[in-house]
Amino acid sequence: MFKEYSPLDDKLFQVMDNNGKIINPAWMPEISEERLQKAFKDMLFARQADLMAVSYQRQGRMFTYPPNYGQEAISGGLAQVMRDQDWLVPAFRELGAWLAKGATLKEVFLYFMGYEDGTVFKNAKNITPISVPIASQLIHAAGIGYAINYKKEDSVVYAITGDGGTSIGDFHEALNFATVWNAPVVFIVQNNQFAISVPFKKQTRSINIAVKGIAYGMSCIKVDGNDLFAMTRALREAEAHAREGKGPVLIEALTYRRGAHTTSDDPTKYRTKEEEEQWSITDPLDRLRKYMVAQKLWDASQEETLLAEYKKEIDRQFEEAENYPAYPLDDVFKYMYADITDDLKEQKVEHEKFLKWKEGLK
Ligand SMILES: Cc1ncc(C[n+]2csc(CCOP(=O)(O)OP(=O)(O)O)c2C)c(N)n1
Ligand SMILES: [Mg+2]
Repeated sequence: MFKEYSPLDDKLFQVMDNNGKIINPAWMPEISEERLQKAFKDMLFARQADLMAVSYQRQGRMFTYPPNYGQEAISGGLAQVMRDQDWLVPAFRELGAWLAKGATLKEVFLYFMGYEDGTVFKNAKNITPISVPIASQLIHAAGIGYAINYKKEDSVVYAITGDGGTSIGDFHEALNFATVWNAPVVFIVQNNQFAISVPFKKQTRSINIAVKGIAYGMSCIKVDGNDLFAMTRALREAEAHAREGKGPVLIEALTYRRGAHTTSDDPTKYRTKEEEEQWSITDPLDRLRKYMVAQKLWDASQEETLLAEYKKEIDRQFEEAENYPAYPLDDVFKYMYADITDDLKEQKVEHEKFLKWKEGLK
């Protein structure tokens, strides 16, 4: 696969077109009907939770949130390959992947409400905390991969970063180290076309991101990240490659961040409606729905009832997070300096005011 779809030729690995038609049957992954229905439902749930997370934040009930809207097929593919013993090393825009690894929505909400507990992911095995310092987690992924070889374990590491992350030194160090040591790491770059307001064309002069792997001597491929089948197949091939001791793989997953960077960003300042509309035809859920309806695997009329159930469940988990015991405010301010600085003092006063206001809402 990695030879057939060489990033040097800027080839894009796709299985399904925008109308849900299989255009590359030779590479169609085997997924049982049941699993496919679950994958679709999980993607639907993640999208609904994502939309609601933005609205909770807008109501002042959560500090911030980085939307995943439009990127669901990447996590959807990961859900097909990740086993308990495999590692997930995420950045911060990974709702579907966190859930697939066993994290709860309540934990994710807690994290974005400012609780450290939210990133412990108690029931998820082999997952590292949410990583906001861009690309720093990739170094950890390379190290975990090294340790897997050293301990002769049967695990694979799935490490995620964004297109912006590829301009950071850590990305290159991690790729080089993992290749030199034959570490079983699958690096996934969610190329969602933006790093906050920086468009992809200003991120690199390389013809694509996948091609960067060639310099390190690793296998690499550019995949349609909005195509669940292409993502699943590419990840399976990458997993087999890594587990057979052939070294790490770099997957560039081409996608589009349909939402804002975070809830404190306004994308209308740096991109056009036309561009958004153009990408909307590649939407991962719409494409999968078209395929499934055509195959009689999905009855779209049942979706409304399902969404109503999901909304209830999401609200329930959000309310549980909201009722979590408050953390001591000093935990936020106390540990950086021996004597708290003036600007931190001001921030503390502001935060106390905010908490009072929030209390008043109840
Ligand atoms: C080391 C570091 N530098 C800068 C930032 C501020 N920052 C937060 S998100 C972001 C852009 C990340 O873009 P990308 O890697 O494409 O991921 P995306 O947000 O698109 O998922 C930046 C620069 C940071 N968090 N860490
Ligand atoms: Mg990006």
